[in-house]
Amino acid sequence: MKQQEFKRYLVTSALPYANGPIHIGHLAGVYIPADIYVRYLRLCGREVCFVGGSDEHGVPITIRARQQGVTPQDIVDKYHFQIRESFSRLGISFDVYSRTSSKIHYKTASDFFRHLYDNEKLLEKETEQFYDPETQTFLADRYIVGTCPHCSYSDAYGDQCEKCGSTLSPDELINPRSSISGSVPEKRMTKHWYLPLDAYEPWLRKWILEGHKEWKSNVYGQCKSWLDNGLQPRAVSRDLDWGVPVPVEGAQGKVLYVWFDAPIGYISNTIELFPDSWEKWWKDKNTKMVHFIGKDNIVFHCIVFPAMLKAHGGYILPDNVPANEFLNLEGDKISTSRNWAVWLHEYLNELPGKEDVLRYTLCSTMPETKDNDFTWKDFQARNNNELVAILGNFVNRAVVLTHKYFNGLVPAAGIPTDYDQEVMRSVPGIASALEDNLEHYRFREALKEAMNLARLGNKYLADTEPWKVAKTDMERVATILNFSLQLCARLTVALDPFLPFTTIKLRNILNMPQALSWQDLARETLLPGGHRLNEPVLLFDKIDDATIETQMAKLKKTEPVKKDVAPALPECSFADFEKMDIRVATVLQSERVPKTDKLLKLTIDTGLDQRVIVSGIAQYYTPEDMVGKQICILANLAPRTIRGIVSQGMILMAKEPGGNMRLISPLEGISDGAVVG
Ligand code: B3M
Ligand code: ZN
Repeated sequence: MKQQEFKRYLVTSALPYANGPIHIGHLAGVYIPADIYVRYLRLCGREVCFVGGSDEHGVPITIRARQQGVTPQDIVDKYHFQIRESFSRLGISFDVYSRTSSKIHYKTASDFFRHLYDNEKLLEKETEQFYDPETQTFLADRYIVGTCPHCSYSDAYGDQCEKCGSTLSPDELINPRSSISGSVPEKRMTKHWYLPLDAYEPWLRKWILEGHKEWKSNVYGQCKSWLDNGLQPRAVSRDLDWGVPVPVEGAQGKVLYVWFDAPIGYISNTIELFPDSWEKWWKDKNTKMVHFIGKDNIVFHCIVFPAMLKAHGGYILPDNVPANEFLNLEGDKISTSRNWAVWLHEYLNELPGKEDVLRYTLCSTMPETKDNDFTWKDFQARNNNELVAILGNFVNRAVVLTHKYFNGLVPAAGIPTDYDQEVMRSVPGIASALEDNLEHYRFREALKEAMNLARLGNKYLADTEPWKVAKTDMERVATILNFSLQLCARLTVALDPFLPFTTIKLRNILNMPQALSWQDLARETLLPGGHRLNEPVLLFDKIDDATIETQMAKLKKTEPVKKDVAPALPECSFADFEKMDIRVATVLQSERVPKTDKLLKLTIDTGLDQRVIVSGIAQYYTPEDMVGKQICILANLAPRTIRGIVSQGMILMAKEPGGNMRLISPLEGISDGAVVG
């Protein structure tokens, strides 16, 4: 279908996990292109709904909560609002930004599952899955880690290897271990529901491989390789206590898989925005749906979600999924755990007023066809050499000269010269290239074309030199400035999708309270003779070396945290620490607790008393290793009965990355009962 034939546009952008702030990689990959696209559509006067929101389920959230010693709800509350605010400060113009913990979403996702279940579109299977006996949990997705069978990376997740990007299933991992306790998992039976993707394979092949040859080659290629490898049924539920409960009897402790509920979040958020008219957005063939995502989400948006929608019936499918590759930072992969990133909320605070500079740089370096690199030097150069030297300079000269020679009134144009006509003739070509690129999701090229209008104007002024001509021929100066100002007015349209803050500034300078529409780009005269301009202000300032050095130094300071080291805990007070009675003690006797592999029963002298402590260290120390050793204990821990033995206190151990436990023992003999602190 040609774009004109669609009545409305439903544009979605990946719902970021609310487990950390947004960085430039997210922006360049998803939110900047999506925002440019919707701003363009709105300027064209088309009906648009731009859906965003937080993805608040899944193991990434529960892991982050566990690391920080808070609840998953604490995590999503903190980041949902932080993310929403920073998007809005950057001008990402969502029509709705909600969250998958909303009531509407629970109902929508639950009903969707139930519909599939009732119509026998799901398989119910009992299978063996990894289980951590220590924490008594099934190990879904990222709770299981191990060595990647493709690239030998030792910390690959049960669902994906972050090193080589391959999608994995837990059974493929070599030497799997629990990421919660580090222990070796066992297998236990558990029941889950599966979407039989294999049944949709012929249909998907036809729909994508034959019907959507126009999709970007990175997207089409990934789909083809998935389809050529053969699709398998995919579990759509998990044994977890965080998520949308599986709405089926006998499914206690089971929730919908995050990748099942999250894309339904696009539907829920549309319902939240348009409770009465949401269906026309999702069920009318005249709606064009476009998903903006990063490359790691391709399979879910091109294969799994469409299969879900097809299985359900009644829904439209995406018309396009213009996924981007990844953005690197200063030559290195962006990494949240190593803190190698430029965080949006920090940028907005540290470089206020430079929202459009970031938008401009990220659009210019957008990883549209391959991974690309963001560097602070390039950021500075784009600001100083392009935004300041070309766009800012052109607008400023045109407006300042109009004030100087014509009291700020747009002069009427005289007869154009051949050169004027030649320059004017190139405008429609630039405008249509700009439009064609935007329609086809080529945003870098589109921005180049928009800037070509400014470049054209800048060169026109340099070539015609009105400041010299003013000594002899004011009529000629009037023509030059009139034409230059018409170009400035065109820029308020052409640049609007990319640089919305600058466009508002520019409209103020040109005294254009009403925004123009995209169609106005084709008009020759946008500002009538005699129209009064406002005083000029600079659109952009130069960025000096010191600013750039500060940002680079900040990156260096965030030295990569050593791999696998447990993250820092929240601050505690001295009073908290003082409550702990930590002492030196000596082990008098040591024996295995019968019928366990892990436990030793130790009788110790604490200086205060002799007591028994049961400790899970038999994997690391034999009973003989322990006798006579001095150790440190937490003496005032409430007693616990373990295997029928009352354990009075805890032995302090150091847990190495990888999970190995080592004793903490004084370097020299110390009296038993000595207080540690
Ligand atoms: N939260 C994954 C991600 O942030 C996921 C996207 C969901 S889109 C429905 O990469
Ligand atoms: Zn790998």
